Amino acid sequence: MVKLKEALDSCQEEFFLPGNSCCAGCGLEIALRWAMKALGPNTALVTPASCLNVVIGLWPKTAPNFPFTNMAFAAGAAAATGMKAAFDAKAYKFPNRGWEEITTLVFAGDGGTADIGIQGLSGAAERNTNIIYCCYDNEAYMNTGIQRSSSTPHGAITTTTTLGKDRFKKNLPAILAAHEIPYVATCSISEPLDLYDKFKKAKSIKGCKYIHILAPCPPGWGFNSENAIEVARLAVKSGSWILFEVENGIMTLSKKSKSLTDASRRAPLIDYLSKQKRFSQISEKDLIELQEQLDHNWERITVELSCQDQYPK
Ligand SMILES: Cc1ncc(C[n+]2csc(CCOP(=O)(O)OP(=O)(O)O)c2C)c(N)n1
Ligand code: SF4
Ligand SMILES: [Mg+2]
Repeated sequence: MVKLKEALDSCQEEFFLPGNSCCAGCGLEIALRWAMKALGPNTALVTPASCLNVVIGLWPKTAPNFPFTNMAFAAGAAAATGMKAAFDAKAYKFPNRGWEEITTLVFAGDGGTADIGIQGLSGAAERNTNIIYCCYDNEAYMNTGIQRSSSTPHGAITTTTTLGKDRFKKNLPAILAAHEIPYVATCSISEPLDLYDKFKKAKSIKGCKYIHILAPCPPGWGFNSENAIEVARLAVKSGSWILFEVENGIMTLSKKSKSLTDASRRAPLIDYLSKQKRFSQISEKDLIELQEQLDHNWERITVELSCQDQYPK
């Protein structure tokens, strides 16, 4: 993994500028800053309707210091596909003028990815379109007032799940991995160097890349802004958020999740949940179900890893 000094030295410049209107402690802002440090300014970003559309501010005082396109809620992946095709056409007509070098990136919320945007994303993945699609997952529709999405976890209170969500979180990374694209990865804002490495790797791979980042939201989850990193770290430590990569079908656990196949090494789930008001009224039944789901996710991964060892590709 890249060292902190190396990462900072290689990209001192900030591409998502201060003075934006993100809430203090916003996970999305940290995710985008580090992603852009890895990708650099030769990146064209598409963002469907979300907090990110709003926090960039109004031109000419917008926060992104690189090409940024606001797009309709459902159309992140479709717009990026068209943009990439235009860059390819330019590169064909005007070779060696830099059109080949542009990275096309989608940065979308969980609603824009798991719900309304999934059709366009699935299409881009099936075509293996040469883009990076990143979902920053704050686990609800934050921009419009904390409504549940299919990525909201079981038991969490939102304004549309006032007794706690009855369904479980949709497993987007697994859905994308099932498209057999060359690269799928998960990240947490508590592990910026891991995030940096994964975006660097994604940039170097041709085809459709999918990166899913846990991006806690202080007002939406109900914690103080100074605790954003701690909450994200506890998500990883408790095994609730698993850091991994799937490269050409081969899964590897990332450093902070590697030892957690041993359940005894995981922090108690309640340590993570108790930091957030959205779980303040979670019932014993929901808590047990959430723990069972967590254990089940780990079992699935353990089986996947042992199958890979027994039947290498
Ligand atoms: C077709 C359509 N329906 C609804 C909206 C209203 N809308 C704008 S942003 C948003 C929620 C976005 O949620 P998510 O993708 O999770 O991003 P976040 O706000 O959490 O950053 C909604 C419902 C819209 N812009 N377009
Ligand atoms: S509501 Fe949440 S996701 Fe939106 S800007 Fe504030 S902290 Fe970030
Ligand atoms: Mg969201």
